Amino acid sequence: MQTIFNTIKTIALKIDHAIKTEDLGYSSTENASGEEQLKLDVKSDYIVEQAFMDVSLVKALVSEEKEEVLPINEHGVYTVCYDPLDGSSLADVNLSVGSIFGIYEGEPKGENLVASAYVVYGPRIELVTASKKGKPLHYRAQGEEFNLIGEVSLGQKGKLNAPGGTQQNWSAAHKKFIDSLFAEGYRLRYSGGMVPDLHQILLKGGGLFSYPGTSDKPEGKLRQLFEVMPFAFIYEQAGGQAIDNNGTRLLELVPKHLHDTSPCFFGSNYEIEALKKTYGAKA
Ligand code: AHM
Ligand code: MG
Repeated sequence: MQTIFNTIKTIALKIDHAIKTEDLGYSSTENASGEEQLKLDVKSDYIVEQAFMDVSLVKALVSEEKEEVLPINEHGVYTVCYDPLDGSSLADVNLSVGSIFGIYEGEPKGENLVASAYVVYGPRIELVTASKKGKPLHYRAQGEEFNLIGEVSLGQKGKLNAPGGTQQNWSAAHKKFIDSLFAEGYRLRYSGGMVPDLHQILLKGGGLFSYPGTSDKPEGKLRQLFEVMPFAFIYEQAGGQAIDNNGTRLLELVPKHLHDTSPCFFGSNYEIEALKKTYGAKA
C-alpha cells in the first residue's frame, strides 16, 4: 500500500504545479456525469493515469472524468477509483480544491475498500491517508517531501456544520435538522469543496458534513466510488461515522454503475446519532 501512497504524493506535487501554472478555461469535453470539464480536470486526470501506469499492484483505474474502467496492469490486485480534482471550479476563485482516492481490492464496492487518501491544495499541500489499521495519518508537503504531522482523530462532538445542496430543494425534515444544529450553537463552515470542508471538520475534531437527497437530485450529488466511500472510510477510521439517508453505513453501499451517487452524511458520533434520531429510518 505504501507504493500506492507514494505514487499519490508524486501526483499531489504535479497537480499542485498544474493548478498554479495551467490555463483555467473549459475544455471542449464533458465528463461521465455530463458536466463540462475544465482543462485542469483533464490535465489532473492525465497526471493520475500516467503515475499509476507503472504501479504493477494496480489492476485498473476508475476516474470521475472517465466513463469506463481503464485496465492498466493485468496482474494487479487493486482498483483505484479517484476524483483527480474535486471542486475544480473553485480554483478559479482561488479557494482550496482536492484529489480523492479509494483503493479497492476486487470489485469496486464499499466492503472492498481497503485504503483511501485525499490531498488538499490550499495555502499548503496536505495529504491524509488511511488503511484498515490505525487512525488516518496527516502529512504536509515541504518542498518535495511529505512530513507526518500526526494521527487524525474525531472527538465525540464538534462545533461545525457544513450543509451541502441547494437549500430551496431540501426536504422539510432536513431543514429542521440543520436548523436544530445551528440552534445548538453550531457554526456554518461550507466552502463548496468537499475535500477542504471535510478536512476542516476532521482537523477541528468534529461536526457534520451533509449532502442530502434533494428535490432536484434525489440521489444526492456526490459519487459513491470516488467521493463518498473514500471519505466514509477515513471518517470511520478516525472514530466518526458516515451514513446515507436510510441510516446505512456508506461503506455497505454497492453501486450499480461506476458513477452512481448517494445522499451522504459524515460526522462525529453525536451529530450522526442525532441525525439518525431526527430522521428515523428515512432522511
Ligand atoms: P465536482 O466533483 O464536480 O467538483 O463536484 C463535487 C463538489 C464537492 O466538492 C462539493 O461538496 C459539492 O460539489 C458542492 O456542491 P454544491 O455546490 O451543490 O453544494
Ligand atoms: Mg468531485
